[in-house]
Amino acid sequence: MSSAPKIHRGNSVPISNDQLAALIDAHPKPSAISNYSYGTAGFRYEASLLPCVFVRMGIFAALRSASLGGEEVGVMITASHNPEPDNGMKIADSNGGMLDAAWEKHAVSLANAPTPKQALVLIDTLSKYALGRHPLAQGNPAKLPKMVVHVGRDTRSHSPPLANLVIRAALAMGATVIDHGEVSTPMLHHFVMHANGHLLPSIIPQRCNESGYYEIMALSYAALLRTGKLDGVGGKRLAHTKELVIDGACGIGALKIDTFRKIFDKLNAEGCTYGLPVLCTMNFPGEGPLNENCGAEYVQKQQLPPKLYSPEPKMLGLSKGYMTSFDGDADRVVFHFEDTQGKFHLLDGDKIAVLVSSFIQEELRCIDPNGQAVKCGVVQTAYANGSSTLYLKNVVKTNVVIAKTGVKFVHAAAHHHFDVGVYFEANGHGTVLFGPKFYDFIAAADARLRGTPRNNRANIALRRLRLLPALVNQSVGDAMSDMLLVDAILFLRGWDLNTWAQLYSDMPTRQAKVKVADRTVITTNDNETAAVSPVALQKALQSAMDAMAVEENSVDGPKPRCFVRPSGTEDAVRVYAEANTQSGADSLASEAMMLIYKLCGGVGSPPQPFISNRL
Ligand code: G16
Repeated sequence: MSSAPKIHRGNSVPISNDQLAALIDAHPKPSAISNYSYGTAGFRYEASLLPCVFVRMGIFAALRSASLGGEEVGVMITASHNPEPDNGMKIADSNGGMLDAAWEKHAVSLANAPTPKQALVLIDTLSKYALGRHPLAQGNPAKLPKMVVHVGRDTRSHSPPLANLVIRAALAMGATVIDHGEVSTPMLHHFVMHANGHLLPSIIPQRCNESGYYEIMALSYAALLRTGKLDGVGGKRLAHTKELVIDGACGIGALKIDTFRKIFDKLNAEGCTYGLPVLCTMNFPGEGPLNENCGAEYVQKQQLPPKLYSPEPKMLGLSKGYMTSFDGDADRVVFHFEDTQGKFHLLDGDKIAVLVSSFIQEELRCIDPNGQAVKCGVVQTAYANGSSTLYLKNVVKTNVVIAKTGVKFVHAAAHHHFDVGVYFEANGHGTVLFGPKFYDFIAAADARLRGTPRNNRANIALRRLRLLPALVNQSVGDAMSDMLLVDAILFLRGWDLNTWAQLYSDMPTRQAKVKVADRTVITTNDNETAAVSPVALQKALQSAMDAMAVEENSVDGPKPRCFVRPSGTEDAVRVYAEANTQSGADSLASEAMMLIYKLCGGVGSPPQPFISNRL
């Protein structure tokens, strides 16, 4: 089902400075790059531009591990939702989350050091810092503390050679490298989080390898489904939710979710559980181009169903009533379905945030009716549909915080503000974080409810809540774990996607991209709802929004909204528009695109306006 990682032991004597300089020199900075930048989720460029960064980041990852006294860190080779020719890396810190913001700066300095000699100066500074933090190693200045780097890669054709560069460089530093081969991004983050067991809450069983990853998730999911037997409300799998069709974006997620399918088949055969859906995976690697006209990014941004590249027989007899799309490295998921009239409906990250946060709050209230013991909340970004934010505040009655785009920001905000922090970006990237107060609450409830009847509602809630920290991947968004969590909640509530979709209606939106010569000319405020420069841009956008509010007569209701921001993963400026009508959203987006083109150095021919109701 899963292969064991390869463990490589690094040089016991670190290589000399001359050898290190030669290794760096062998992979020079391409002339096409003036400065590498660390984007929304790490370095991301066309693959041929990356060897220089990958060698240096192999060294960097070893130093990061050393600076943490030998705690294990990770490097994932992937460009996630980007097209096949791109690649990149995401660096996992020892807690399994994204690289610490302060160290991002060191990574950028090392990636951009103009000569090997200057790179060596930075390496020396970081080594001294690591030694200074861990004085035990100071007796032998040539020897850094223990260093362990986990490496994983997606299915792109250039990922293996790029992974090898990271591995060679980390080994040269004397690090131990654990090479996991092809894995999803959240799996790599999971391995790192579980490898540093002392950072893991005791309620979560420590499982550092691939089979452990599947086991922990599959067993907690099945156990969560089993609680449906107890409360007499849910535990129903409606006809439409019996088969779950997964669009794997022609990437790693398709391969990995297929392992779950086999585990489910085995569980079903053993008769040890019930209610598991039949998983049907489509869009395997090689069946179509990665992320092209399929996958979460395409489905969510275009609001269109994915193209299914898998051979037709696989789809025969399957309904499109219950579908998900992953992205290229399986850290995002969105749900969608075709109704009986053949109309496409999208359930994005906002809908997931609503479903998950309302479920958790409901279960918590069964134990703590006043809802005082644990502070719950949701973190969204500017991309959150206005209707979802209103629903969360007014119906779910939860706290909402808006953070900057990127899992590193929303994750930090959830951690900072809440004891149970649900974060989901509209694009389907998200998870739930459980803080120490939540674990204390569970322990106290456990003691209080011991000996009470099993089917007492508070007891059922306790069982459910206790399973969640192991089912969700708390290191980062995880398409597989999020998919199982959503499925379990729908099952426990006896819902299908239509019931879930009808909780609220999304405001019509339109998203687009514009190419400019230098996207850094656009800067934004902290949560990216307004452009700070160029000044004329925000003024013009505001006038467009005001005019649309008058046109739609939305003075008292939800107001049209539009913002623009430079992408942190692609060479483009992103546009988001939301209004009370689709034509309003299309017209706002079209105007914003033209403003960017004119005021921010658009390249190529002027953007084409959206024609309303084209879908
Ligand atoms: C990455 C981040 C996401 C973020 C997205 C935005 O996604 O992990 O948290 O929402 O970038 O990208 P941009 O800055 O281009 O709008 P992924 O899935 O590509 O790693």
